[in-house]
Amino acid sequence: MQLKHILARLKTHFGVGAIACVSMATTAIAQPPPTPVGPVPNARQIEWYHREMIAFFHFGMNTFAEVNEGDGTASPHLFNPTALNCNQWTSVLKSAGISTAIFVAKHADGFCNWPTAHTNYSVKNSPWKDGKGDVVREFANACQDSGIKAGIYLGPHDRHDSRYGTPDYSTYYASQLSELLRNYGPVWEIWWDGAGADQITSSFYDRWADTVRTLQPNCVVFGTKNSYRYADCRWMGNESGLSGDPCWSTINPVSIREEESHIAQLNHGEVNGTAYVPAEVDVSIRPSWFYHKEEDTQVKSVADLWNLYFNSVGHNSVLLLNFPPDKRGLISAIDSARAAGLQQLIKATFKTNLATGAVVKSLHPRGGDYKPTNMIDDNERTYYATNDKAVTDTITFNLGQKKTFDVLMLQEVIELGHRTTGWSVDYSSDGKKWVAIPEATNKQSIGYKWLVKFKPVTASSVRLRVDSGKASLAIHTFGIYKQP
Ligand code: OTN
Repeated sequence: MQLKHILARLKTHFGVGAIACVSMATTAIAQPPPTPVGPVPNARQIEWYHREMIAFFHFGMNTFAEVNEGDGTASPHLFNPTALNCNQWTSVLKSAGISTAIFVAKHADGFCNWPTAHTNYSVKNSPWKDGKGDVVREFANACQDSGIKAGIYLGPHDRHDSRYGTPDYSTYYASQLSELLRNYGPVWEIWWDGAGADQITSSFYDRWADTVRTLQPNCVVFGTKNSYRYADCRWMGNESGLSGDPCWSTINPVSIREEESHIAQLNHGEVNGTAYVPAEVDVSIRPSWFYHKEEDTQVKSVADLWNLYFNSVGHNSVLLLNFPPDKRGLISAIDSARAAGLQQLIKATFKTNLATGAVVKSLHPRGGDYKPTNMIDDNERTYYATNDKAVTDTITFNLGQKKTFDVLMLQEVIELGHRTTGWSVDYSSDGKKWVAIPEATNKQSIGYKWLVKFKPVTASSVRLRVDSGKASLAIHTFGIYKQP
């Protein structure tokens, strides 16, 4: 979704919409919008959700040392990509329909992919381009040229630098952060990996977050452990791509800080959590985060990626999918073909909402602009809402003819908070006898997007039953689709 549409939605939900309602007060149909309930997303989080998928690029000394967790002693002489081309990376993303990417500038081995002024352990002491190269620059330029938003992973953990964990390390890291945030254009997300970072205290992050907010106010923060206070998005609790069911965007901050004893909370969120910090699902297209030739036969298939998509984007989360460039500095043709295959499947499946044109009836309509048909109108700005007294509803879609479908999509109006807490979907061939879709029965969260796939069913009516909620419903989309 374009920024102008996001801003339009923000205005609709947070104020200018209300102004419009006031100006419509002379007409009988004017209704104020529902009041937000619980924690709600900030503007960065709303934009982040609409990106849906982000690419991760793990590349660096580990690629050449053929390890995943270098100990920080590998010689810079090893680093020498033969054909590095970040434009190839972004063209892979274009065919994969991915508009955002995060590059690992420094992993825990401490080797820096840019010629930082603050350590000698970097590309400037490698043979690549006679020490004149800068992978971060090439990544940032390629993103800018192709309209892709660029993010940076700057590993808090560092096995190379002897200052790690001391106040001097805080200064070292802050200096590197400043370099990256000042000199490479807009940085869309910063990734604070919690791996090995237990010695990084809250006071380190207070300082580093200040640097981020000062230099790149719109930068999304992936926060873990002691950076929990600054997290716009959270770790989802595993690296397998499986977000929980339910998966709430809300969570208690302590669950992020004390992650080891709160994996279930990270995975599912917490329905009454006091902070809005949705899950970002980091998973690699290969078994490892870094490229290893022997894993060429283990790249996830399109079917695997399709399942991942349903378990991440379809579980109210954002998918962060890792593509590790090889020793040439290129993404392998296998990975690229699989990612393009996923995009083709997404496009083909969601091209036509089979509920479009249905006659839609609900028990507790709010009236005014919040019509039941808004759920199937393909308009980013409209949604269905119930009256303020109704936290449950039954919404029936009469399809007019028999249709076969095997995918369901629901979307809430995230700007208004998590409202629905219990829902099911049934179908009927005569509008009288209803059959449950087991995969869509007794569900809890919706949020930005909830997807379910199931064995194809053929029906002339389908209905959404919301049987519990925190406040009046605000449903943006009800979609049914057929996989090709
Ligand atoms: O060994 N690990 O450090 C590890 C193994 C499997 C899954 C996760 C981790 S560390 C974990 O990584 C996350 C990102 O995938 C987050 O950064 C967490 O904060 C971190 O503890």
